[in-house]
Amino acid sequence: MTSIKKLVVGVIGLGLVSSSFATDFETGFEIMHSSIGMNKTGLNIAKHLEPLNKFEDNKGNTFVNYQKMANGYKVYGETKTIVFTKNDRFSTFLAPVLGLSSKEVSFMRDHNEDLADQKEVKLTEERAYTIAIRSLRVSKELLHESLPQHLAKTGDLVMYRDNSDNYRLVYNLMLPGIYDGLKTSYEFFIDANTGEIIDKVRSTYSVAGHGVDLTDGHTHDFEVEKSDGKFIMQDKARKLNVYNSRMKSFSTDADGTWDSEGTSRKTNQKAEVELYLNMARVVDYFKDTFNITWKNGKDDVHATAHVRTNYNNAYYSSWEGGFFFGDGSGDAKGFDYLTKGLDVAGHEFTHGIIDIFMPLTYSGESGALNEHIADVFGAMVDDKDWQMGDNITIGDNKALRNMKDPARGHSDLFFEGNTAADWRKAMKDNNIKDTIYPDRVKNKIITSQDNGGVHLNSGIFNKFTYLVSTGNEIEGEGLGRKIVAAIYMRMMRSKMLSRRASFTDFRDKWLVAADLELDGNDDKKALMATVKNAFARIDL
Ligand SMILES: [Ca+2]
Ligand SMILES: [Ca+2]
Ligand SMILES: [Zn+2]
Ligand SMILES: [Zn+2]
Repeated sequence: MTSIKKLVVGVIGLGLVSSSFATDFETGFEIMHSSIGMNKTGLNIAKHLEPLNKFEDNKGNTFVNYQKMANGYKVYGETKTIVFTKNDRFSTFLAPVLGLSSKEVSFMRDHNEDLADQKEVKLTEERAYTIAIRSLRVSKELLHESLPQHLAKTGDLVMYRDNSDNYRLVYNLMLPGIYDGLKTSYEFFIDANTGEIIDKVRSTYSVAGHGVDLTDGHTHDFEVEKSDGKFIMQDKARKLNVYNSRMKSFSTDADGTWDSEGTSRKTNQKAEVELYLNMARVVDYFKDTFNITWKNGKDDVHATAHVRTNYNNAYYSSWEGGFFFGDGSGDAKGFDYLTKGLDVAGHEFTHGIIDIFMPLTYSGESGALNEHIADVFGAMVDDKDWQMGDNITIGDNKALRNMKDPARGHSDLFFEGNTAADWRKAMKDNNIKDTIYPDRVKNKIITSQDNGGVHLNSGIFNKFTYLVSTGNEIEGEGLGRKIVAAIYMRMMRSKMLSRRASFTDFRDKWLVAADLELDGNDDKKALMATVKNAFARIDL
């Protein structure tokens, strides 16, 4: 093992890791080497994995994250987590992350020799920016404003996996833009040789819209502050601020009683009350359940009501650092005040949490997983049902999403290889007004819209969460909401999924997280069987 130690020292010598990291890293290396055997495969692992960070959970297990490398460049959004259990007890469920999966071995084998055709950089960074700006200008998405500090970055050269699973050397750029009238950021991946735009990812995280009247007409007591003779909606203990229409413009009242319905939806104070109450419930849930405070208390939670006019949506913007809620159109074509949905508030807040703990690129499979996890915690905070947006519906309209039955009895309309066009036609032909969603991988919808169907394919995993929590439909013992929520949080805290995680990555890592979470549980065997049955039900 002498040669391996030398390798390790070499990497540490570059100042990439702290000294406390060294032991774990070294252990990790030795385990990886013994698991695949350097001599057997002839692979140079140090060339492909660079240590990033480590995390210890509440059970004494250590997680080490590595960045995948190819041709000396970072592979965009692809990291690897290795788990060292407290007692060095490696259960079978840990196998996918402990050793290297066959996919990872082939990745290394394929990239052991440098990718000769991906070494040359013909394009300058400036030229790459010009290409990206032109693309936004053509589609009128360009915004004449600079990016906020936390999003601004220079164009990095990275290796990027394209849609055909080929790795290409690209410029990774971020530009400000406009989408649906709202500020957003666009991330570009531009081939460093040909200048081709391989991918353009829009980063607004929205709930697709929602809607009934302001809940129950109760009078609730809440904390407010007083400033310049006015009362303002600020809860200093929770670090929660509610704004009116525009972030930084506090919701205020002259006498401290927010009870006016105003002259329009936009001036109805009750929407602000609802938002204040719901965001407080969400903040309390994360604090009480996981001891998580928004940005470790370094920033307040900024929630804005009355965004735009009768807007049928809500969103989280990492750019603006806040949560935004529309008033809904109030008619059957749209939703009631979005602020009324506790699950909507939970969904949006979770997008923020995902962004902080375990960012998932908002397109394709990783985007659907991002949407799914936001729905999961929406249903953990609002734990009386398995529907999203059921408090903001108008009349007989169905809720936005149904985790118990994403396809709402219409699963016969989905088939393998469904495109968005097939799916829309099926909805139209059958006169279905509400959106229906796939509930298994075989029915995944293929589309270039909605960032690759992030709000559609999330249904597949919503079904999984429902099944694994309740167990009933698969005749297994359900894990219950609490354990399931803890498993998701365990995944996020230890960054088990990388930015561009796939559906199968999700399955592999969920099994690992469940195995760790259920450690010491008397029913572990039965519960793990439930997990596997639930995955089988969604074709994983
Ligand atoms: Ca008043
Ligand atoms: Ca709900
Ligand atoms: Zn969302
Ligand atoms: Zn009430």
